[in-house]
Amino acid sequence: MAAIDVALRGLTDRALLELTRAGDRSAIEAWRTGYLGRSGALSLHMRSIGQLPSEERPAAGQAANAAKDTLEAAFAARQRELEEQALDQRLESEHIDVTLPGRPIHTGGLHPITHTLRRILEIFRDMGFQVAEGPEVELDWYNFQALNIPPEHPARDMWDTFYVKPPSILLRTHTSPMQARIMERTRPPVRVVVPGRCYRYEGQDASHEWMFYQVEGLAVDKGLTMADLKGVLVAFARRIFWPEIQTRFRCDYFPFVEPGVEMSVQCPLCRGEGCRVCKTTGWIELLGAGMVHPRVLRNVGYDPDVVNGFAFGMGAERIAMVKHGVDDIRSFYGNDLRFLQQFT
Ligand code: 2U9
Repeated sequence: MAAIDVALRGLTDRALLELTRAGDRSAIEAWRTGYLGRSGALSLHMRSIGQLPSEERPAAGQAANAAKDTLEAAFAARQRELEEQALDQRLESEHIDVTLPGRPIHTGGLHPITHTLRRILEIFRDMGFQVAEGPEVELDWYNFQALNIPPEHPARDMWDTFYVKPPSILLRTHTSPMQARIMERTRPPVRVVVPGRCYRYEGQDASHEWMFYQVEGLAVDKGLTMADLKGVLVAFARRIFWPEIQTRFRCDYFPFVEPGVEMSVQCPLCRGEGCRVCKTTGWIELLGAGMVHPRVLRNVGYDPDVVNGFAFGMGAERIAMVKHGVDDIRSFYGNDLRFLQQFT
């Protein structure tokens, strides 16, 4: 083998070895300049071919050109390899573990009772009832007397009362006083629901709170009957629970209606099978209702021989408890976020 070929072989082998060791962009760039640049080793080699005898120059030139092609191809391949390595490293360092649990974003939500009230009102609005609100500090007249509960009447024991200024100013014990306030200022027909806070001077336990929300309903027109009352309340139960829910009406006593009833529904938690919540009866008492007492109609200037009406009332907490299986009314107002956040 001629000396020039040996030199070219040595140069090529050295160059290829060094290229495998060049580990980043600046190293391979230095390599390129050192071998393929204008003053690089291969260029110097090519220039030295001019010194050879003329018959040896073509073969030496061809060999040098082939070596140049080899080195250029090796450079391009190494460059690609390093770019791929760099990309892999970047992807690895920027890797996002999508299996990590997300950080919770705490958003606000409606209180379960607000939610329940809105749903109740929506259902009655769809049936043509208007929504009215009234004062929480009320006169004894509207809270009791106009509703056929005179002073000293034993039925007053049904409502333990907070007095603001005894005996005439109190915290309303129900939103029923709005029955009288509305009828006084409205000519029949009346269809209205009244949501609002009510207060009772009584001890608290799993089913009693000193403050609760009641939705009172009142309809007054000519020729209303118990069938109208039942139709409205059954439609309500079917929408707030589910369409096939069973309902049951039984006699009850409220001084401002005659007759008075309570409506129970098939227990939504066990679907009537019997459970802890319905005390194995399969039924849950949901609300009170009845045909407006003629004396109440007379108290507000209506003629009970011409118009009559029905009224009903329900506690929003009770509806929410039955709907969500909450067994303690105090949970709603305990401000425990672990409880409240279940409803957002
Ligand atoms: C008619 C009109 C309205 C019956 C109602 C309550 C609410 C009631 C308590 C449950 C637990 C308060 O928080 S609590 O202690 N809620 O007693 N009673 S609505 O209202 C009527 C009934 C009949 C004609």
